[in-house]
Amino acid sequence: MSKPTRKMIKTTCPRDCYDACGIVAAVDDGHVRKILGDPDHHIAKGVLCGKCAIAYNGVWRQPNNRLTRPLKRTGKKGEGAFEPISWDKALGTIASRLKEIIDGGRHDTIVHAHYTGTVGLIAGWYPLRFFSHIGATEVDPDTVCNKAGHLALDYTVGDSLDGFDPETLKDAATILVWGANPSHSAPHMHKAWLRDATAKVIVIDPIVTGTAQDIAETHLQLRPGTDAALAFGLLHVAKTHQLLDREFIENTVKGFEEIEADVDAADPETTAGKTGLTPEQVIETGIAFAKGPSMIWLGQGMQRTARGGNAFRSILALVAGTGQIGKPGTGYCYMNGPGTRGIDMDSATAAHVAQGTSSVSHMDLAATLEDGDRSAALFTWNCNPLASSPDQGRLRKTLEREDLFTVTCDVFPTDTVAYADIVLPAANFLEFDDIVAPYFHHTLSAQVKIQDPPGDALPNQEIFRRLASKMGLEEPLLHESDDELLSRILAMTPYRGGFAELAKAGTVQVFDKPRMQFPDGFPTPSGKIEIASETAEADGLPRVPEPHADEQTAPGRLRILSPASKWQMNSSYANDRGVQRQIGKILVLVHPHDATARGLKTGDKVTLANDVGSLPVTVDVSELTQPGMGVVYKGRWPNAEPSASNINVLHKGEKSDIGEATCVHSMEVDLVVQEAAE
Ligand SMILES: Nc1nc2c(c(=O)[nH]1)N[C@H]1C(S)=C(S)[C@@H](COP(=O)(O)OP(=O)(O)OC[C@H]3O[C@@H](n4cnc5c(=O)[nH]c(N)nc54)[C@H](O)[C@@H]3O)O[C@H]1N2
Ligand SMILES: Nc1nc2c(c(=O)[nH]1)N[C@H]1C(S)=C(S)[C@@H](COP(=O)(O)OP(=O)(O)OC[C@H]3O[C@@H](n4cnc5c(=O)[nH]c(N)nc54)[C@H](O)[C@@H]3O)O[C@H]1N2
Ligand code: SF4
Ligand SMILES: [Mo]
Repeated sequence: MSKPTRKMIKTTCPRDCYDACGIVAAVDDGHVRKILGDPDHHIAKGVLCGKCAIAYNGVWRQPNNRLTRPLKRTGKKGEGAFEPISWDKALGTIASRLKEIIDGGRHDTIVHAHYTGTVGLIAGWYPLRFFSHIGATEVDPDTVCNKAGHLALDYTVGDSLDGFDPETLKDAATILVWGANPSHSAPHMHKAWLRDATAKVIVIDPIVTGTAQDIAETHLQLRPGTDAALAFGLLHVAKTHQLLDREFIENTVKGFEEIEADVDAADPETTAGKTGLTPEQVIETGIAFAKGPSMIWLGQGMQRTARGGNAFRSILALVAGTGQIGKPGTGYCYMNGPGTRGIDMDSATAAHVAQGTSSVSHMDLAATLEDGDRSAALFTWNCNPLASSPDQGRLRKTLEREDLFTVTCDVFPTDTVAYADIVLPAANFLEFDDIVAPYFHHTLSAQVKIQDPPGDALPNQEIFRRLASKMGLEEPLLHESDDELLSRILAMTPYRGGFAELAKAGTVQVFDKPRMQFPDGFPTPSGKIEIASETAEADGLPRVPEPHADEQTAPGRLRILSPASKWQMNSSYANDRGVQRQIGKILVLVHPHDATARGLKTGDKVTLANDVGSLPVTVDVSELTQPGMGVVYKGRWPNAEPSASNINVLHKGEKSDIGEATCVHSMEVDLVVQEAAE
C-alpha cells in the first residue's frame, strides 16, 4: 500500500475563548487524522489547550456522537426520541408554524436564544438577520455572561469593545488581572503572555486561581463582591501619595470631584475591613498601580455579581483618577471587539432589515417560556440554555409545554435538544469557511473547511438561508452567500489580502504598530471619561460609582462561585469521554475552616440547596477557596449527571445592578450533609 499523502491545513479554534488558537489539521488522503496546534500561531505556538486537544480528536470528529440528520420528535418532550426527516420536511414544518404565528400578528412570541457556540463572524451572527427580519424576540445573549460590564463601560467610556493592545504589555510596570482566570479561560495567554511579562502581575480574585498560584507576584484574595470598595481604597492610596493625575482628571475626566469624599473615606483600614485584605496589601497595590505604567485585564467573572456594574464603574474611576490610560503600557481590556479591526458587526447582522425586535433577559427566560402569551415558539441555536441558563429546574418544566413549538440547532444532542419538536444538525467549524476576530488580540484568523459535514449537517448560515427561502422571504440580505460575506468582512479591515491568503497564513496581525486604545477619544456625551454619568442617572442608576462591598455570607451559608472550568468550554465538551474522565464527579471546593466546622472531609457527599433547587455534590477540601465561599466549576451536561442537573439548578436568575444581567457569582446556598466518605 502506498503511503498516504499528508496535507497540513491551517484553521482556527472558534470557541468563545480569549486565545483564538491557530490549529493545523493533519489530513491523509482527505481524511482528518489529527487536530494539532499551529506552531506558527503567536499564542498557541503549536499546542492546543487540554480540552480541545481531547475533544477535537474525540467527540467533535465522531459522527456517531453528532447530530447528522434533521429530526422530528416522536416521544415526550425531554425523552430524546426522534425520527430522521428530510431538510425539506424539517424546514417546511418550521416555516409553516412560524408563518402561522407571524400571520396571527404574534411575531414577537417567537423567542430565539443564541450565543457563542461558535464565534465565527458568519456562523455566529448571520442567523440574526433572519430573526430580526421576522421580528422575533431575542433572548439577550450577553445577559447570561457579560452585559453588566459592557453597559458599565458604555456609561463610562462610551464603548466596551475597545481595550488595550496586548502587544503593549512590555511597556507596563504592573498588570492587574482583576476577576479573570486566564489559567482556565485563556490558557495560552496564561502560559506565555503573562508568564513572560516583565510587568509585576497582581491577581485580584477570591479564588487562588492557577494564575494567582503560578504567575502572580501578589494575589489579593478579596471577598467576592468587594471590588468597588477595593478600587476606592486604591484611589485613596493614590491620593494620599500624591499619585493622582490631576492634569488628566482636569482635561479628560468628568465628575471626579463627585467621588472624592468617598475616596477620602476609603482609607486602607476601612478598605481592608470591607474586602478581607490587609491594609498593607491595599497600600502596596495602590502605589504600584498609580505609579504605572499599569494595565488591567478586566475579567468577566467579577461583573457577574449583584453589583458587578458598579464594580466596573469603580475600577474605571481608578484608571481615570490615576491617568493609567492613553500611554504605552497603560489601559484596560475587557474585550477588543471586531470594530477595532474596522468590522462593522451591523453588516454581519444586517440590523437595518429588522422589523421592530424586542428582547428579554436570560434571567427572565423561564418566566417568558412559562407564559403562552409571550412565547408561542422557541428557537435555540449556538447555545445550550438548559445547561447554561439560570433556574434550570423551572426552565426544564417550561420546555415540557406541549404548545411551545421548539426548534434547536446544534452540533450535538444536548439537553436542550431533547426538548425540541424539530432538531437541525449544524456543521462544525472543521466543515466550512469563516472568519474569527479574536477578542483580545487585534488579529484576524481564518476558519477553513477541512472536511465535509457528516450526513446532512449544514453550517448555521446555510440553514437560515434555506429557511428564509421556505418562508418566501425575499430580502436579499437573507440570501447573501458565504463568499460574498467573507469578502465583505475582509474588505472592512486594514488587511489587504483575500480569504485564500488569510487561510494560508492562519492568523494575521492587522496593525504594524501597537494600536492605541480609543484613538479617536471617548465616545461619551461629554467626550470625557464619565465617572459622573447623566446617562446612567437617566437609566435610574447612581450618578457615580459607590465604594460598595457585599455583605459577608451569613454564618452557615456558602457563597458559591461557578467560574470557567479548565476542562470545558461552558457546557461544551461534557459529552466527550476523555473530558468526562478529567472532570469526574461534580465537586464543591470547601475551605478547611468550613469543612472542620461541619465535620467534612474530601470525598464526603453533600447537597447544596437553596429555595430554587438542590444539587448533590462531592466535597473537595481545598485551600484554593476561602471561608464562607465554595467553588463549583461551571459547565457539564445535566443529562450526564445522576441528578440530571448542574450548578445552574441553584441559580435563581437574580439580576445584577446593570443590564438585567446574571449575578451568578452572588449565589448562596446551604450545605446539607448526606453521608460521610468511607
Ligand atoms: N453557573 C454558571 N453558569 C454560567 C456561567 C457561569 O460563570 N456560571 N457562565 C455563563 C457564560 S459566561 C456564558 S457565555 C454562557 C454560555 O452558555 P451557552 O452559550 O449555552 O454555551 P454552551 O453551553 O457551551 O453551548 C454552546 C452550544 O453551541 C453548540 N455549537 C457549537 N458550534 C456550533 C455551531 O457551529 N452551530 C450551532 N448551531 N451550534 C454550535 C455547542 O455544541 C453547544 O451545545 O453560560 C453562562 N452560564
Ligand atoms: N476553559 C474555559 N475557558 C473559557 C470558558 C470556559 O467555560 N472554560 N468560558 C469562556 C467564556 S464564555 C467566558 S465569558 C470567559 C470567562 O473567563 P473569565 O473572564 O476568566 O471569567 P470567569 O471564569 O467567569 O471568572 C474569572 C474569575 O472571576 C472570579 N470572581 C468571581 N467573583 C468575583 C468577584 O466578586 N471579584 C473578583 N475580583 N473576582 C471574582 C472567579 O473567582 C474567577 O477566578 O472564559 C471563556 N473561556
Ligand atoms: S478553547 Fe481556547 S485555548 Fe482551547 S484551543 Fe480553543 S482557543 Fe485555544
Ligand atoms: Mo461568557
